Amino acid sequence: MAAEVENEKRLAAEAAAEIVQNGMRVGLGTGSTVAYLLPALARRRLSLRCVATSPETAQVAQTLGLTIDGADQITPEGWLIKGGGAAHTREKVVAVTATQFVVIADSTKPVAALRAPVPLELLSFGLESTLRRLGTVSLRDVKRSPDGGVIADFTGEVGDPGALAAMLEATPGVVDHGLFGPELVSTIFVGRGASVQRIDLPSA
Ligand code: A5P
Repeated sequence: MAAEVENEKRLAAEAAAEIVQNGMRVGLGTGSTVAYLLPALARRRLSLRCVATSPETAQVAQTLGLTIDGADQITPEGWLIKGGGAAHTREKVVAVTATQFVVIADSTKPVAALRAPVPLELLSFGLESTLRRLGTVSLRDVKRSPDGGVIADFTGEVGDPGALAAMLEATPGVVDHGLFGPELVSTIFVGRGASVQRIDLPSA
């Protein structure tokens, strides 16, 4: 099972590497699926400018042709939960900077509906008050984000992801959250056994 999931991650990453074109500025996300992208891109011997969401990267290019990243959950409508690795705030900045945002995933990631936990990044200033207002939140036992934010998870009902995203965005002290709307996503590659399912969203 674990070997099959790893193979699906690799196949999805290789499919995404095929749509990268010479000379592109490419945003690279984080995670175990994106790890398969780098060798796949290297094999193509393209000339690329890459920007990563890793803590070491302070600079995001003004424009990116394409960003490729993993996801923790993916709905049929193209809603995502990201941030299992706590990098969701920077990942969203890199995703919106790109003309095309491509998601790569194994077959354990598609879900009928999103469910908690929804990763959060919170300001440390006023943290107690923010936690009280959010209600159902647990602090994650990880180090702060590279931007000093406290990493937590919303653990309540997700329900309508658009409504939850709006509520989180309207809550002072929330830096960002791991809900990514379908309008951000162009294409999703899901490894399924020995093949790859490609889903093109209307924003593609
Ligand atoms: C990192 O913060 C996340 O958003 C990852 O992109 C997401 O957790 C997917 O990671 P895997 O590819 O390791 O499952």
